[in-house]
Amino acid sequence: MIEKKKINQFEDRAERVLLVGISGPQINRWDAEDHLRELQALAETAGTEVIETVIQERDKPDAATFIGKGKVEEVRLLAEELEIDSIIFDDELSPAQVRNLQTAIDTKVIDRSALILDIFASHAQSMEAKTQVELAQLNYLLPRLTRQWSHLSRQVGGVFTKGPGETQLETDRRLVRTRIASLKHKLEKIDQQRITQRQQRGDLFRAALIGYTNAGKSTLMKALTKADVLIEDKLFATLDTTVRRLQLNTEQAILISDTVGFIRKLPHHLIASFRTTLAETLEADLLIHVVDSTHPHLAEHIHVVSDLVSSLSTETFRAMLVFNKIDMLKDKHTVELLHAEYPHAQFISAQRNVGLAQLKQNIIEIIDQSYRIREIRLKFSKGAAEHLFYNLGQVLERHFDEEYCYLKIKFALANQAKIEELAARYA
Ligand SMILES: Nc1nc2c(ncn2[C@@H]2O[C@H](COP(=O)(O)OP(=O)(O)OP(=O)(O)O)[C@@H](O)[C@H]2O)c(=O)[nH]1
Ligand SMILES: [Mg+2]
Repeated sequence: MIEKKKINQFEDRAERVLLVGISGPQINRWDAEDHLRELQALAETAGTEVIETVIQERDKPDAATFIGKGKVEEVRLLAEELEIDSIIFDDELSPAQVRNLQTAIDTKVIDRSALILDIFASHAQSMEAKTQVELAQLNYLLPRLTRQWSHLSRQVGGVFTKGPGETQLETDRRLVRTRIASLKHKLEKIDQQRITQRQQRGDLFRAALIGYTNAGKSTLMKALTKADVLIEDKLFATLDTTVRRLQLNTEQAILISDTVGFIRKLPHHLIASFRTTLAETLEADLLIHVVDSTHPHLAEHIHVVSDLVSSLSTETFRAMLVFNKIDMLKDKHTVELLHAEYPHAQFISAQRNVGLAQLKQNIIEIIDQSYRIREIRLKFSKGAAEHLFYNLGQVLERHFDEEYCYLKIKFALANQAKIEELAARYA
């Protein structure tokens, strides 16, 4: 086994992997196959070569080995025959499951979470993304450090198994915990800087592009704002948030952001690390949910994104559903079907610049619906109330006479009730 690995390191070839998933009462065969296709895209994004895929029908995963005993043996033989370097499972495995499988199959076993973490680690560019990813990786690693220990103890030999191994494990754990604390501290500082940056951005209307990974968010960002963002037919090309100004017409400009995409079973450690970034994205006035209209499982993609959005924030959102890549839809019937199912959705091709003028027009309409402009008259004798309005909207004009202060204020609809109440009290 060790020999085989050494040879592979010297051979300049991609890591050969085998993918494993299960289907059963929860996931039918068709869905399970699609999930493995997605896992294949993830594995290829990580630079590996997918040699074979295996699906087992099961009612529920095996507690010890995830797949059944017989299947473990089948996978072992297959791995040997096909010279597989790693086996990737489509679900998150417990540390014990990984250990048991590795022992039984004698080949490196990784799970979906580890694979996604690996992709994030290699795509992270900014200091912030790097910190977020490392934090998630270490949190994932911490309960799995025992694995290293069992390896170590096996090498040391049966006699002193606990002695040196355990000490090393404790040291490793302490190191990891210290590093986690320092990364958290670093992220808090970065968050602080971002709050300052956001305050400097003023109060333009903010829209955020969100969606499943590879839906075309960055392509749309580039088409709308000419921003030089990375566009790739890979999963998780974007990890850092980019914010640009978008001039909708001669009068109106907004800020639009492009950010990390979502995926089914996104490791919870990653969600935790990216929580602040994502929460900030979701504070936008409008969410533009970009969907790959050519994907056979687009309905599931829409659900995954909506579920993640509602798990990250309790606010109710104003969202626009945008079906992208319609240039690839050969059959006109598909657009009609989608239209019938999602009557409020818009259809675009970010790449071919189709439907973007209409998209901008629809954003303008939403802005017009979300803000009100109103003139207010405040009587001086009723007390100094002017400052109360500054927190509730943008004061566009202001003048006085002996008795009154006059404000022209633009405010979000959400603040209307408060504004009316104050205006009545100080009129
Ligand atoms: N045919 C076609 N391809 C598109 C369109 N929009 C995007 N793509 C392609 O889809 C792939 C993914 O595009 P990106 O813009 O990187 O997608 P993303 O949503 O930003 O993806 P991540 O950042 O990885 O989550 C690229 O290969 C794009 O060229 C479109 O309108 N038509
Ligand atoms: Mg992107």
